[in-house]
Amino acid sequence: MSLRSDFLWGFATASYQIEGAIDQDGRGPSIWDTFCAKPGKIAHGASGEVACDSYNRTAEDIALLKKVGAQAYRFSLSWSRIIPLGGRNDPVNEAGLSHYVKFVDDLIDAGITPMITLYHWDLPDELDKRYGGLLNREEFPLDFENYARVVYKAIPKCKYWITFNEPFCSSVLAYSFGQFAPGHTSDRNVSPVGDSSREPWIVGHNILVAHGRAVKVYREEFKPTDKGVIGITLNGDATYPWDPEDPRDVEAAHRKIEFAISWFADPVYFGKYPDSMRKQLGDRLPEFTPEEVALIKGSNDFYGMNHYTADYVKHGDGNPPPEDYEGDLTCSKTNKAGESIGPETQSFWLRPNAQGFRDLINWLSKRYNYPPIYVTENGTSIKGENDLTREEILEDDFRVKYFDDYVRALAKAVEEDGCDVRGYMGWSLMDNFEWAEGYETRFGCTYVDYDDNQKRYPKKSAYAMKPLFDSLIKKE
Ligand code: GBH
Repeated sequence: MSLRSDFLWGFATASYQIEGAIDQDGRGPSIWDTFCAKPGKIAHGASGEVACDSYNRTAEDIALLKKVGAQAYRFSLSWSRIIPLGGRNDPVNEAGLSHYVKFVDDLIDAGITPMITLYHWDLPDELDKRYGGLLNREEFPLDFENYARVVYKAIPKCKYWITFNEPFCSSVLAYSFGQFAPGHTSDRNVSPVGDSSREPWIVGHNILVAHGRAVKVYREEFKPTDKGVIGITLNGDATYPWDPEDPRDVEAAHRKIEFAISWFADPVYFGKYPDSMRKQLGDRLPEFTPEEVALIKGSNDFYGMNHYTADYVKHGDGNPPPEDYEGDLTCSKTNKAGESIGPETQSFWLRPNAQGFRDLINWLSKRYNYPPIYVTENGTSIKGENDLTREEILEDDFRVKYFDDYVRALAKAVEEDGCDVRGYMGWSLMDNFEWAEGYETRFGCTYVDYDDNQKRYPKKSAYAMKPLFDSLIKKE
């Protein structure tokens, strides 16, 4: 028994990935609706139009959580259901807001602790059209602050708040690779939109400011009475040098984490960007004003950690092109000795390596002075799953082993290394819309039959989580 008696475990999802019901109850379009409608962006032309239809199946989803014994549920809100046009002078849609108020009431009645993400990538489309969305340093943080206030006020029962999910993805995947909405990229092969040599860092900066504003509002206006905690969720892989004998690879492995995680975590904990980023990016990386530093420094009550995999990292030649987002390095899944970092999955970027989880929890804890950590996502896809029958998919021993290995690695980081991990949300409660990959890749602990009325079938892994945590969490 190594985890605190109040350790919180459960499953995670995100609004656009599960809700469907895109035109219901006055919801406005988000940038993902618009992006999915563009030809060639999403595998098989899929979209979140129906997804798991969770907007209409809240009771079913809560019953599912209960059935598998989850203590907590992390989900995100669709901003454009609550404020369809998104802005601070635009009307609030009471139907959309009360849907979430009721959902939280129902979760709590079922004994499940809600954890709300305010922003998991589905920006109201109008804000992108009106002023360039996340690129706008003046407007975007103010509109986000307003949205956050509307939500805090309506949902005082929620005690766990996450401002942004994975700002790295909203910056790099959306403004450099063009893989995510709104699809900016300087890549000549896909007809360039925007300037990828600058936009990812502008977007990252604006998200940090918006996060800071939303935290300030929570702490000043709501936290004294509601007593919740708030933080930002960051993604990042564990890294190891491609050639451990080469100090340049050792340095690059460290720098890769700085470009993924410290880009956001250093401002939140130290009030500045990492030196490695300033050195490479120069004035392409925005400067914080003193007011912005005051907002952002110290703005995490906890560190939200999304984690899936590990990489080997090899240094480059020292001349990264201007749109290079992570410094001058390359990542691979095998090292110089030809060893693989882990078994293949359905996702090219994901290979399980549980030691990496423990090592990265330690890396974060040392650098940021042992903050409370909530693991807000962790999970895996499975190679070749789409060739299997439903009955075969339900026997997801690969995922059961993944969770077992990763959760035990987490427990070691707590018990043996002294890290302060307080929660764990498996990704995902159910199969869902996997962004650019559409419905091809399944991350769920529950199978969703998209051909038969989105019927849910819990997989073996959904049932494996409770006994695992029961064996690790101290009894009161
Ligand atoms: C999470 O991100 C998301 O929060 C969640 O919505 C999603 O469903 C889940 O992952 C599963 O994918 O193009 O080489 O840079 C996970 C972190 C970071 C993984 C970016 C994919 C892209 C690989 N993601 N990464 S690459």
